Parts: sequence; structure tokens; C-alpha cells
Amino acid sequence: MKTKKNPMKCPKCRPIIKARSLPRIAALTLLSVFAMSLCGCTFFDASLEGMLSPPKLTKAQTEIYNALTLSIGEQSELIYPKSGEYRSPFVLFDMDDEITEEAIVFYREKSPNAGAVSGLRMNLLDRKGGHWVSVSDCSLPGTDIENVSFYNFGEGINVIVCSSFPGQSENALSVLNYSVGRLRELYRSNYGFMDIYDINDDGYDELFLVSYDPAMESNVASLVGQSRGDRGEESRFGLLSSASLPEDVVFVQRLTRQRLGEGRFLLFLDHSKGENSYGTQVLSCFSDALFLLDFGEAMARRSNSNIPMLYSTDIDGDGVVEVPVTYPMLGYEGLTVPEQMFRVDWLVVNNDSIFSVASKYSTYVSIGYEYIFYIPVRWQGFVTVQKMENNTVNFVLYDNNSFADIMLSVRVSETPPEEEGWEHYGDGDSKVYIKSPKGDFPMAFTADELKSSLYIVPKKG
Ligand SMILES: [Ca+2]
Ligand SMILES: [Ca+2]
Ligand SMILES: [Ca+2]
Repeated sequence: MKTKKNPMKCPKCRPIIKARSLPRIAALTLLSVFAMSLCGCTFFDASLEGMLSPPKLTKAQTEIYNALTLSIGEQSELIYPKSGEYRSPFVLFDMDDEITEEAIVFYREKSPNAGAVSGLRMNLLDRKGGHWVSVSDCSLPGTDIENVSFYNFGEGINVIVCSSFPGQSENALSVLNYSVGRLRELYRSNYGFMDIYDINDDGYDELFLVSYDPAMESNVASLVGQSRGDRGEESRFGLLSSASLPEDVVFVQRLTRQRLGEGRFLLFLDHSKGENSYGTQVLSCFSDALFLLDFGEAMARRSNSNIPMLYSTDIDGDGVVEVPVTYPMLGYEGLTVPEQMFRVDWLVVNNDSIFSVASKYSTYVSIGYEYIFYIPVRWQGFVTVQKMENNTVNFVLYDNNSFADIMLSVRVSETPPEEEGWEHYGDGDSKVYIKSPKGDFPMAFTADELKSSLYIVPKKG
């Protein structure tokens, strides 16, 4: 049966434990040897024969190479991980209780066995009696290595190998460990989204995966890690819990976590639903158990060229995540989505009952995310925005279905505007200028109100 394509992208693994691959200079030199000898081919096609060409390999590299060819023969292609910290087909890392490093080598068989569909394999070499010896060899899913990383999930070091299939949006991952001389695969799964961090606060990382389930015809969120081994069960690495996601979760963008208490978290999963349409799913995670809090369409947002991409985030730094939802501004309700200006409301999950949400702020967010304008309560329902030239927005009174008096103008500009009346707003890095109307309006801002309404988003980095 053909698997439905799931257009999710592969996130980058975030290795937390430093290891070292073979020295970069050696690796690069090998690459250039391959590139030259295989005119027109990429170095990914390099074969083992090239490894013995000058320049000289270090003693350790030569030994690893010799032990490897002794085990797998010379007719295999070395596979270079495409991204991440380890870009060499040879990765050195201490994976077990014995203090010296082991070597992992990725390669592809030229004539795969019937059982191994892609022929993508991994060989583990260890030192025995002062010499490198191949001790284990296993098949890997996929046809190319995307990323290699090392984590301690609670029971020693595991290596995570992420691999990809040609023409498929989902990747595969394989979690392996090496102990008492044995390489074991602990877990294998396809995934469209992955994040790795300590989701339940027990001091060890977990894998958070979203993968497409063809039988359910929807995506499923899974928490994978080391079980606690309470209730007399043996601690083991594997699936801790999972939750089906609504059908309109097409592409997961990011995961944000909010702490509720000891071992109790909310997970906010921002996702696209298709063109210009986005949303957030909220999962509770209590003691490793995932549960979908289904807020239906309450957390929906649109996008167009008038609004930046918005994500769930703790915008006011109080530890509670705010979820952006959009509504057409006053006067834009009847227009098409590309023409609309949006109000952005920020929702929070209620603290006393996590099955309900409340709107915390009503805002306008500038197109380049330079500022957030918190619409004062007394303006709500009366004032809308008008997009003008020169990155300027007017906040105007909306009266009798038409734009009336300008309450405030805000401009984003690299240089001070030449026209009269503009004042720089915010700190030295701010590119925001404001202009207040002359005269006394009942709706006009006081200086204090302005200060609490117009927030300059700090530059990242
Ligand atoms: Ca070791
Ligand atoms: Ca954990
Ligand atoms: Ca907050």
C-alpha cells in the first residue's frame, strides 16, 4: 500500500554530548581525493579504495580502515552524514562502560542482500588486544544518513542515526546502544517532526516525535524514552505514550513547553494546515502520558504578506505560553485573506482548568515583527489599522464603516523620517518612530498608555 506523503521536514538533532569525529583536515583531504578521483561525482559516492590513497591516514584511521575492510570488503560506499556535528563516515565516541572510544562507520553495500532493502549499514569497531576489530554490523533504515547524535536517555549513551528515503518527506530514526560488546537497536521509527529534550523534567532527555500513521490517516505524537521502571517493571527504552493529532495537522513547525508543576507540562505544537492556514495543538504531558487537549478551531490563524509568521511563545515572560490567533481587523472582514489586516489575540490555557482557554491580549503585530502594539481595552471595537506607504501603519477610529481620525502613526525605518512630527520610540536599536495627532481627542493616548501599549521586540543575537 502506498504511504500517503506527509510534507513534514526533518528538524536538526541537537547533540548534547560532545564527541569527536576524525580530525577535520584528514576528512577534508579525503573528500578532495574522492572528488578528484571521481570526476563529476559527489564525494558521497566515494568508495573504500580511495581511502588508501595519499595523503597518509593517521595510525588509528588506517587501523580502523583495515579492520573495516577486513570485515565488509572493499566494495562498499562510505556514507557521509549530511548535517549535524558528525560529518565523517567514521565517528569516534565512547559508548560503553570501558573508557576508550569506539568507532562507528556508515556505509552502503554495493549489492545489497535481499533482506536489506537499501543496503545502508553501520559497523561498530572496538579495540581488542590493542587493535581495532569490527565487533558488530547492522542495517539501517533509509538510503542516506541525515544526522548522527549521541544522548544519554538514562541508561548510558545511545546513538541516534537519522536517515532519509529518496522522494519521501518523512525520515527514519534508529536508536542504538553498545554495551558488553553488543550493539543493539532499541527503537526505530519514521518521523516528520522530532525534538529532543527533557520533556518530563526527570533529568534525562526524551524524544518527541510526530509521525504519519497511514492506518489512522493522521499524524500521531509520540514520547519515546527510558521508562522509569516503577511498579516493579524493568526499565527499558521505548514508546512511553502517544496521542493522535487532528487530521488538519499537516506540517509541524515547532514545539514549545510550559511547566505546570512537578512532572506536569503543556506542550504547544504549532503547525500548518495547508496554504496560509496555521494552528496550535496543545498536549498535556503528565508523568510521561501524552493527552491531546482538543480546542477545535479556537487556536487558528491565517497568514498573508501583512503579518509575520507567528508561533506560540511566552511573549510576556511570565512562564505561561501565549498562543497567537488571528481575526480580521475592523473593516477588513469582507476582504479576501491576502488583502486583510489582522488583529492578533494571544490565548492562554487556563491554569485551574486546562480544558479551557482565555484571551490575554489583543494586539497588532508589525509585518517584520519589529513591534507588538497591545490594543488598549478602550480602543477595542472602535479602532482599526490602515497600512500606509513607507512601512507606516495608522491606528484609526473606525466609524460608520469608514476610516476616520488617526489616533497614532507608527513607522519602521532605518533612518529618521524627514517629515515633521516623527519621534524615535524605544531604545537605541529600535527602528520604530511614532507620530501622535495634534489636539485633544477623547481616544488619544497618554504617554503612560503609549509606553504600556507599544512594545519593541528585541533583536535576536
Ligand atoms: Ca568505550
Ligand atoms: Ca526526561
Ligand atoms: Ca506568558
